[in-house]
Amino acid sequence: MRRAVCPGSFDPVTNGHLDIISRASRLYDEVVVAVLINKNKKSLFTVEERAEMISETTKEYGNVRVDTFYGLTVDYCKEQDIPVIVRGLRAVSDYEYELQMAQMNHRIAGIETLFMATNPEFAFLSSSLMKEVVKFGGDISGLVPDVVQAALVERLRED
Ligand code: COD
Repeated sequence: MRRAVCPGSFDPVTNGHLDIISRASRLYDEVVVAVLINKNKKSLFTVEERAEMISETTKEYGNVRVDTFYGLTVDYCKEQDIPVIVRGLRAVSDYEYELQMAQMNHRIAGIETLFMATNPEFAFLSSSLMKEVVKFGGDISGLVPDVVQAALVERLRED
C-alpha cells in the first residue's frame, strides 16, 4: 500500500491546502494529514478543531486520514511506516526553507519529500492572510471551505 503524509499547521485549512491534499490522494492509496501540535506557537484553533475541520472537508476524497503529532515529522513518518512527505510549493520564497527541510529529513531519516506546484488559483493563500482578512471584515468566500469561513468569523468576532 502506497502512503504519504501531508504535514502542516493548518490553522485553519484553506482551499490551497485542500488542493494539495486532494491531488496527493489521487497519487497514493492513503494520505495522512498530520497536524502539528506546536506548544511554542499560539494558534487560533486548537489542534482538535483543526483536525476536525480537515476531516470534515476531506471525507469526500475517501482515502484521507487525519492525525495529530508532536515532535519531528520524520519520527511520525517512521512510527507510521510512511516513507514520503508531500509538500506544496507556492512560490520561490517557499523553496529555500522547504529544500532545507527536505534535505534534513532525508539526511536524518531517509524520508523522501515530494513537492507539488500549487494551483495558481490558490497560490497567494495562507492561513495567516485568511485570519487577517476575516478579522477586518473582508470576504474570503471561495478561498476556504464554508465551514472554515464560518468558524473563522465566529472565532475572530469573539475577540
Ligand atoms: N496552496 C497550496 N499549498 C499550500 C498553500 C497554498 N495556498 N498554503 C500552504 N500550502 C502547503 C504548504 O506548502 C505545506 O506543504 C502544507 O500546505 C501545510 O502548510 P502549513 O502552512 O499549514 O504548514 P507549515 O508549513 O507551517 O508546516 C510546517 C511543518 C509542521 C511541516 C514543519 O514545521 C515540521 O515538520 N515541524 C515539525 C518539526 C520538524 O520536523 N521540523 C523540521 C526539521 S527538518
